[in-house]
Amino acid sequence: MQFCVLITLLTCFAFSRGASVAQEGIEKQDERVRYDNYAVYKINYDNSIQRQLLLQLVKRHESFSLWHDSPTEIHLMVSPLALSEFERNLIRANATAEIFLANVQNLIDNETEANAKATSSFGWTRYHNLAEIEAWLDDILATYPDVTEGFVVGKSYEGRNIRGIKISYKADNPGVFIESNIHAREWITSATATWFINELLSSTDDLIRDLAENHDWYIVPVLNVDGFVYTHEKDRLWRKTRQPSSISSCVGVDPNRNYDVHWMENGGASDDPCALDYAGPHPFSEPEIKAMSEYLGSIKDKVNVFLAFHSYAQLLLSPYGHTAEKFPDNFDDMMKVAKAYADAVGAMPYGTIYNYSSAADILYPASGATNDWAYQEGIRISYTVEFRDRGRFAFVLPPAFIIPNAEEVLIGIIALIDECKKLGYLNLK
Ligand code: 0X9
Ligand code: ZN
Ligand code: ZN
Repeated sequence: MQFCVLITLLTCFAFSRGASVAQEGIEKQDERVRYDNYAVYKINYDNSIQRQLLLQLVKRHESFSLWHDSPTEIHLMVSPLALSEFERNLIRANATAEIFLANVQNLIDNETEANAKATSSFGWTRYHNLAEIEAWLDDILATYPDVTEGFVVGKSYEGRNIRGIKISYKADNPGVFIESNIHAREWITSATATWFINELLSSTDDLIRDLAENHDWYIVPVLNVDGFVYTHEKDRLWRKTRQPSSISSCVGVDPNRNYDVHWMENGGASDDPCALDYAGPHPFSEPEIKAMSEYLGSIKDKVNVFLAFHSYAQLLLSPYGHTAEKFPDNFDDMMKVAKAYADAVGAMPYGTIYNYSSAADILYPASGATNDWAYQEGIRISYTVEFRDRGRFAFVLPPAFIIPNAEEVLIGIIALIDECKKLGYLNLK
């Protein structure tokens, strides 16, 4: 490693000053994790033995990465060097695979190119980095000072502020809290959250005015700030936080397994620091998650509805994540509310289909998630919302889909809030 740095320095030195600037550019590019010829496969199976056989592969972190997991299919990213191993295991498991993405790096390159081409102004035709999102947030706060207020959830491991915006047009509104981009690579979530904020403040549509003015909104566009910066600068597919481990060279914790709610129960998270769903050494080990629990905890009496924005799969997931054996006492209501969202989205011309159930029921056991914690703290309507798509572009959803996705989410949330009101969940606590 040191040797490489030395070589680079010497090379830079040998060139003129002008050339060394270009050299730096190349060097930066080279430092990024690349996914040349990494492919993503969709694998269908019909029994748990097959599933177990295939999931064995995921323990080999360098070669395989689990992108999606459900009772009927898994999506697996496979390194080009592990292709024959993958094929052997497919045969052994008697399962079939369909290729979703032939070369993940191509998709990342297209996205990087689109981001570089764009103008300097903020918008939703490309993805923005954290500095751009924060500058935009400052603009918004300055443009709408009477109805907005910035807040800071706390500090990240690397010392960044985790920022949020409260939108309130009047006193005594029921509250809705939106957490977004807890998973670093799920860029569509912060793009959607910022579009949503903009709509609440600037739309003249009656339904949106009602949504904006008769509810208090607490929105955190990027919760996992360190991870998000890392996805922009080093590794587009990073998911976790950036706090090093004291027992492993693997960095980071799955922040959505780190809340103190049935933590590490029923195989709903991993104790392997190299795993994508590593729960951390103990609940709230991650400063971002501890801060979030304290912030949300301090206003929970004002919050009626909690939504965590994720991608991908097009799902609304209610508690619980740690067990499919038991359901919350108002599960039926939560399914009615989820149905309202899914029906509203399904009726749009895009025809996007959302499914819904409890997380453990429809997806897989996942313990220690934010929405389960929010529910445990008395926020009676609480979901994880998994946005587009279903694996075609997965985490690297092209920017052309930002606005369609965001429009769906807005229409969905209007219907969701309306149903909550009908069922009596928006009464002041
Ligand atoms: O695994 C997760 O954290 C979420 N899916 S994702 O692909 N975005 O990583 C699902 C979280 C499910 N929610 C609960 N367990 N309550
Ligand atoms: Zn428990
Ligand atoms: Zn996620």
